[in-house]
Amino acid sequence: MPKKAYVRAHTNIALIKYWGKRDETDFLPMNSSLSMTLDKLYTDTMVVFDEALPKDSFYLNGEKQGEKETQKISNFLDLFREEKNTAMRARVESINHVPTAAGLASSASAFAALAGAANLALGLDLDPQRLSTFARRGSGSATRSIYGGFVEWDMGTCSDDSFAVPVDDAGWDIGIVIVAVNQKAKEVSSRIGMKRTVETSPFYPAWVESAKRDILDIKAAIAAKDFIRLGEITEANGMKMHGTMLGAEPPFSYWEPDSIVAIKTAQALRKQGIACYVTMDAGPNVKVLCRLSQAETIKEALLEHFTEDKLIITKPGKGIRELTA
Ligand code: 2P0
Repeated sequence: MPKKAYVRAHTNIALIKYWGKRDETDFLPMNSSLSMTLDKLYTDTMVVFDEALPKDSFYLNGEKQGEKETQKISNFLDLFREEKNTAMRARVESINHVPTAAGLASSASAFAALAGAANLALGLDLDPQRLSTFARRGSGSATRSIYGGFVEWDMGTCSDDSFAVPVDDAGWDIGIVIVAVNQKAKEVSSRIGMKRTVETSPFYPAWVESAKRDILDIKAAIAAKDFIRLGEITEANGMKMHGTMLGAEPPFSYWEPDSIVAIKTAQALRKQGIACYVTMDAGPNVKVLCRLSQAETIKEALLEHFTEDKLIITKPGKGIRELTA
């Protein structure tokens, strides 16, 4: 009998960034990170394990993927096959729900959805915490996408205790305006970029020290529902991460001229009394953390520089869940 499951996982934006691995095989991070799961951006994944299948296959947005992409999925599914002690191959079908033209497809939602679907299909019954350790080995940021709201990925001491912990459901007045700056292929992947930074940037040890402080401070701000403090810590932490890259050899940066335009727009809004704070990941897109009730005002200001299709407002999202096919 084929074993099938269908699961949705949302992507997440790190407010305290994961940047650097201490173990590249097990995806163990150098520092703990903290994110907000996003409602608007998610991946739906169907997995069917079947004795009759000769090999794994992977379809993304309806298109059969090539050997390299399929191999990544196979390696990830091996973790679940090992746990279940089965050799059954699988057919994986994923749809990325990302607003068109945004170029925001994410390995976080992809591996969290696949982890959730493989767990259910094989009847492994992994609890969310343990499941997050499996998701982690697909992509670090996927660790956090198991849960909704604000989520901490505790760096842990080993593979078994480097997992995600829900911090708060973010059910307050919080949103993000995503400024999708461009969709060009990255010159430096996040995986290569973080490795180069760890190995060569003299700023890196300072980043690790400072991230330790930031995670404590942001959790205190969340507990106090102090939006301003949350935003200040988020913006500063993201800037520090990008600073480490300028110190790498050879140096690199994900920023584009339009990234600066978005940042300056947010800073100008702040001068007018609208609390909003920026963060950026391994790409030129800018995410503006704001009060959801002020997101439309912020979008209006950004519309002076960006077209409507490049601006996405989202509220906090939920954790992974099963879908009915
Ligand atoms: C994050 N990023 O915390 C950080 C901030 C980018 C900047 O996680 O190598 O795709 O698969 O573990 O998770 C992007 O890196 O890297 C990332 P791998 P991942 O969201």
